[in-house]
Amino acid sequence: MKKTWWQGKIAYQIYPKSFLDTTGNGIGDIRGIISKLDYLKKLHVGILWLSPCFLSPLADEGYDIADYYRIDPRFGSNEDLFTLVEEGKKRGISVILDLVVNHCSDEHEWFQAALADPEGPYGKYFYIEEGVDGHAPNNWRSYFGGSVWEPIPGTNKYYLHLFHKKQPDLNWENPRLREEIYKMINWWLDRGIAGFRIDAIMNIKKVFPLAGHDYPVDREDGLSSCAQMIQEARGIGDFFREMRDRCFVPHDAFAVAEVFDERPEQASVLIGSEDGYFSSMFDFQANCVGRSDKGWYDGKPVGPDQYRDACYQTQKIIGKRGFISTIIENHDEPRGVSRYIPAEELSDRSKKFLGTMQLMLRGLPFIYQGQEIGMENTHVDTPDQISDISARDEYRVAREAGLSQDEAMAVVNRMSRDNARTPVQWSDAPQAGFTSGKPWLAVNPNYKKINVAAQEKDPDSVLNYYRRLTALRSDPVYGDSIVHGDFDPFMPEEPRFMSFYRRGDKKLLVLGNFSMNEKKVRISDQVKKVILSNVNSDPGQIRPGQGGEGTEISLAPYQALILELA
Ligand code: TEU
Repeated sequence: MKKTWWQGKIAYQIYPKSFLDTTGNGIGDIRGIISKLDYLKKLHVGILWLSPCFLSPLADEGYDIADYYRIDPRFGSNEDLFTLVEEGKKRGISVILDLVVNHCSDEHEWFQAALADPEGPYGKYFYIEEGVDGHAPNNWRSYFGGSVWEPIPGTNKYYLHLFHKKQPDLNWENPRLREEIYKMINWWLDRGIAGFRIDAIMNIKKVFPLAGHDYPVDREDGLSSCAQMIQEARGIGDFFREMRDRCFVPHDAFAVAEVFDERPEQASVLIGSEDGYFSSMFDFQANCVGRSDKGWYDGKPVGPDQYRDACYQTQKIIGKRGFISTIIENHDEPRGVSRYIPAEELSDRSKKFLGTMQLMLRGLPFIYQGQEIGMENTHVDTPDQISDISARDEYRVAREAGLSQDEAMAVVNRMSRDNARTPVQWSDAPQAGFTSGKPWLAVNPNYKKINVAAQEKDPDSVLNYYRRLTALRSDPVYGDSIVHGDFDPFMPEEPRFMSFYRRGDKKLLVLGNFSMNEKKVRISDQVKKVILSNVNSDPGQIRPGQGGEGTEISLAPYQALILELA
């Protein structure tokens, strides 16, 4: 496939609200990000994605945008952002923003104008429908619970919101709306932004007519998941193509899509190597394992083998037809180490193991803030301590399904979006060095043990291991094979074992013992070089010349090795 400027990079996601606060208001800011650019450079970051920091009432933490052209003063100013872009450039770091265009905030001037005159031009920027017999136009449930329809006071009309009621959906069928969006995208790209992460994008195409378009009721609330619309809708590619050709192609921008619920045949079209609509999309295969339509409470935990199988499945679907973006976590998901590694097996070594697996897969790795120091899920005791709107709704759903408060809280603690949103743990100073004030979300109490400052000093820390790992993608000898090489599983059926070849100019084997027991494996090729291992001491020392002719290699618990084979 065609080589691009972004394929060999390490990407890093920042959730600005929780990154670093320089003003003492308890909310992270862009100045904080600027002050950590050298830290990111040391992690070999080449692409920085900022979750939204535009003007917003923060009903959904910024995914409800009231002005697409302005940074929210709580995060800083447009000037700060341009400084970040400039300072990033000096360090080889490109900044990408979050493109939230399925919906805007109800406080956006477009929506205010639509409410004032639903029949006027701005009414057509949204989906506004008459009620049917005094009821909402259809029976869809929003992603955050309750109907997707909100009545407009003083009328028989309703507006559509697939997410929160403060996030009215934008009407992509309206060419004027699309023009506004493209103008905005190009405005940022013209100012040095290198691209976008595109939010909830599969939702922009609806099914028509909306009114009366019911799906079979699937929960006690008498509603039905709106996500079914994604399976049914046709023609979304026309919007994607137009956006790509009008905005991304002319700027050679990087566009990574947040895609959920696509039909299997869509994946390689979305990111096809020559004419895909996007540069890349996230691999959510592992995040979706064990999901239930009934809600989080009915979901099943993901084990090591399921994690591995999910990764392999994606690699098989995408192959070399496109370039997937890999994650173990993000701002919507629990921490990867808390999710894919059984709690009693969690250690620095197993955290390094998981990082090795993610970073050695074919694709563009996104590291989520704090992942590089092994940040873990947090814990809250009572429902009033839940901040995330989604977790609050899931708590209610779990209670309505008959779970006790303790049981429902266990569900929340396992899945809540707050898990990954706690402030970054910079040091063991008060509030983990995140703020001099009161953090908007409580710091994870384990910050005394897990923090950047302590790990800086320890050559064997998770952080310093990640630095060695991230260096490999730009390594003059091995980088090209890691970025572009073929992916082939090795012993894919072996339980609690995750190993694969990466073959380019060099023949690499990533060996991983995903268990607490020692594991012996036979490899038919001789080891030419041990490129990286997360175990430094004997046993677990694999040496060049081992392997071949049926000899055995012994892997220590949770050992991960990157080998060059002869
Ligand atoms: O998330 C979208 C969304 O991810 C999920 O709700 C998804 O549609 C669902 O799980 C499919 O099964 C993005 C952002 O990442 C999130 O933080 C926002 O809350 C949301 O969009 C709304 O903007």
